[in-house]
Amino acid sequence: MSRVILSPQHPLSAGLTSDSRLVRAYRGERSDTTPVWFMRQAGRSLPEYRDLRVGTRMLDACLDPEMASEITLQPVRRHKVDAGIFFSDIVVPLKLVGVDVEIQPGRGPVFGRAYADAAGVAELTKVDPARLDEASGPISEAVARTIAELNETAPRGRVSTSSTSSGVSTGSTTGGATPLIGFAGAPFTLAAYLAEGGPSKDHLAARTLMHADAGAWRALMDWTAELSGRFLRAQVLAGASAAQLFDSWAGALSLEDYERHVAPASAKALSFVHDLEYEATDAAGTAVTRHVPVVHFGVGTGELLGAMEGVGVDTVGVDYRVPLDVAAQRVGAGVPLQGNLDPALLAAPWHVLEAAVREVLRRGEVAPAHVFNLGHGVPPETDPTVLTRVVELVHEAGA
Ligand code: 1CP
Repeated sequence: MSRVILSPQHPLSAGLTSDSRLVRAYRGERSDTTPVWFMRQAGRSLPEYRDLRVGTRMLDACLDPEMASEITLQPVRRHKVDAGIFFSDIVVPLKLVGVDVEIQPGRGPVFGRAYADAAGVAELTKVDPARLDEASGPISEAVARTIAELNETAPRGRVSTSSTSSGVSTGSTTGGATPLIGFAGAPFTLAAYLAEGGPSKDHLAARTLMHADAGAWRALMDWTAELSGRFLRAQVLAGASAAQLFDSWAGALSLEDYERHVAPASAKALSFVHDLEYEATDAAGTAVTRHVPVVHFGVGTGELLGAMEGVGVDTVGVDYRVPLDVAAQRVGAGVPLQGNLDPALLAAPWHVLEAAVREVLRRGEVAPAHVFNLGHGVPPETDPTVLTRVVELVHEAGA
């Protein structure tokens, strides 16, 4: 595949985020301390989010660049996390190409119909996923607004590439700007919603279609892969410094089904960012070309961790069910890990939570680099001051 060099203004090319704690960890290097961010850090746990969202529907908020950007920045300002995660949803690209979908409060994405058979898939895939490129203006604008503010926090001048800074700052990088992570839903997780027409527990409709009609399944996966791939690419081109593919529901699959019916489509989605590169200088002062780091995460995917790494990613996100040192054996040596505090512990007494955070950090030491996160999203009831305290603890204890 031919390579595309990111523009000189991109935060990675400009040296603003390429040596941040997060981006360094995603390429397997440790910094002054362990970087930390939280899945679902933007959202209902924050009173400033709830205030802003009054009267605006979820997908309208995602497609309003000013609002999406503001919501993305809220947890970065409040918690001093090492990354922003773009405020959007895995169904936003579907909405942008005209699929009838809404997000119902307390429920999740609900579609006008289910796409569970060959006729449904044929109807859905009539839409050319390339249409997303013309429709993704609100996404690119929201990302651009977000990184404009994130870059403002960066000190002027060249960013140091040295690994140590004296002491542990509460700031989110060792001298640059806070990176923004772009994301997309993996083809299977999108298909799980599309086949069912909404949220489900076991994703039966998708699992049935995969075996009942292999041709329709492949068409559905090819289509969702291209749509998610283009969504990721738009975010990176607009300024995101890393990309995370959420295959939240892949844990419903056997390893064999995952490898045969799902992994090729996830690899295809990621091919839309694999060609994006930037030029940098390594610690020895040598000019190097680097790719945009990619993270892959799923829930209940303990059996699949090796295969998920095999899709072609830099870092594997681990849910709370598998300790990081065990996960390290499953993904193989040399792979950075992200995770994996059980979100339930955020509501436990501080001494219990503190011990659990330290245990996650300790187990994460076996990986070449570790990005602290939860094992799944922040529960909406979480006291946000607890999250801030966890960030402080990780920065202090992870040094
Ligand atoms: O009104 C609201 O506040 C709705 C709640 C909400 C939010 C805040 C939804 C509905 N989506 C989001 C934002 C969102 N979705 C983010 C943004 C930022 C952040 O992490 O801080 C991200 C990364 C997602 C991705 C997403 N959406 C995933 C993958 C991650 C995961 O949690 O596993 C999935 C599965 C969805 C679908 C979805 N959207 C919303 C809900 C409640 C759900 C899950 C529904 C279900 O259980 O099936």
